[in-house]
Amino acid sequence: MPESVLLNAGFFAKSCAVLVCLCGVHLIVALVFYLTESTSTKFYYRQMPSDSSETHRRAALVIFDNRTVETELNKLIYNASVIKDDVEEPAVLESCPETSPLLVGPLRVEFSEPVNLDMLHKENQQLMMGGRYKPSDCVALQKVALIIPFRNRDEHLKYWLHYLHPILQRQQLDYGIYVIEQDGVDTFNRAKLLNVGYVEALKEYDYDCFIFSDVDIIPMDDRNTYKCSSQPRHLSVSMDKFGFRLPYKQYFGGVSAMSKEQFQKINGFPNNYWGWGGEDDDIFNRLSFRGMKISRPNGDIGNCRMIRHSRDKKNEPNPQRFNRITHTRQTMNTDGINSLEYKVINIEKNKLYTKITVDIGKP
Ligand code: UDH
Ligand code: NGS
Repeated sequence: MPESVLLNAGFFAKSCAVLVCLCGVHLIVALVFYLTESTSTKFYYRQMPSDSSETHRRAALVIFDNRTVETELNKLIYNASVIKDDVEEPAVLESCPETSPLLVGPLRVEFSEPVNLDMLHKENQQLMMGGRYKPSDCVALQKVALIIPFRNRDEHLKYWLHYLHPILQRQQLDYGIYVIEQDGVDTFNRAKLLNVGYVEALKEYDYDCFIFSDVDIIPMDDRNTYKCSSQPRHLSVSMDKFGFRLPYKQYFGGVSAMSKEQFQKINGFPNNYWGWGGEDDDIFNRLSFRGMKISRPNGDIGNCRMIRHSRDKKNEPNPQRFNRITHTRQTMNTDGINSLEYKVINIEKNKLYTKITVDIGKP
């Protein structure tokens, strides 16, 4: 065989060997790269919070593009710790304490200067839409819906919001304000509006406590907590207009608190007290017929002021009220939340409150 042919064969064999080696190296590189990328992707997914967006996932993949495997392997180990440190673990909040450390005690409450609406909005920028709030540094002990029966009392509502928002926040409550406005000009019905407030508030959030408050009553001490207890609670116990005393032992008007369970036990409030008076006595009867006792704050803590006003039109004393309160035991099973009928006319949400305008019919 000629020498040149032999030389060519040797060269060819060497070239083949080199080629095979190169293929092997290429294969190994490809394999390592593949393994590296899939591990890193999986790892990153595990580290991402559950609500990570697609953008975040793509960003995670892009990190490993166009780099040598060796460098990437080193970086993978480094990045793993960086990613881990970067991911914000959701802070686990503790429950708020039974007694809020933010309370200040007795408050100065007066109604000489009208409340400026712009100021009111500026003071309350921390609120969520619809007059909702929850503490940022602890989990509130109760989710409280405040229900206000309402018609034509805008000036009173401004005072109420001005005083109550800061108090409720110092009390560390997770709360929402619901102003339930009676539509039209027919006779007012406080208790039916309160029933509507209960139903509508529950459609929005899983409230466990309901405060039913007249728009014109302001507590004079923030230790009078707007919260529910094991028994229905009466909060407006010593009003200025009654000489800071309870007018009578069974009095349950003004401001009261009931848990969802307590409210359901009495089938809510009566729907057929049109005009002023008696509905609060009916509610008291319902509670006592279901074996509940009223709890009240002690001493000066229960002091509150009422904004003086004249009698509203279409809220004259109801002549049927005395007769009605003698029949609570019979009527409470069929007249209440189980027979409530109304039509929502409008829902207005602003920073300070949710106002629900309703048609509740007429007597
Ligand atoms: N309410 C309205 N608009 C009305 C009637 C009542 O918003 O037209 C609401 C409001 O939240 C009020 C609550 O229902 O705080 C209770 O009604 P009320 O204020 O009429 O009851 P109150 O016992 O007054 O406070 C009765 C009339 C007092 C007349 C005193 C005259 N000196
Ligand atoms: C009672 C009324 C209640 C009322 C309370 C206080 O007489 O509805 O006075 O009224 N009961 C009846 O009329 C049967 S107040 O002085 O706040 O206007 O809440």
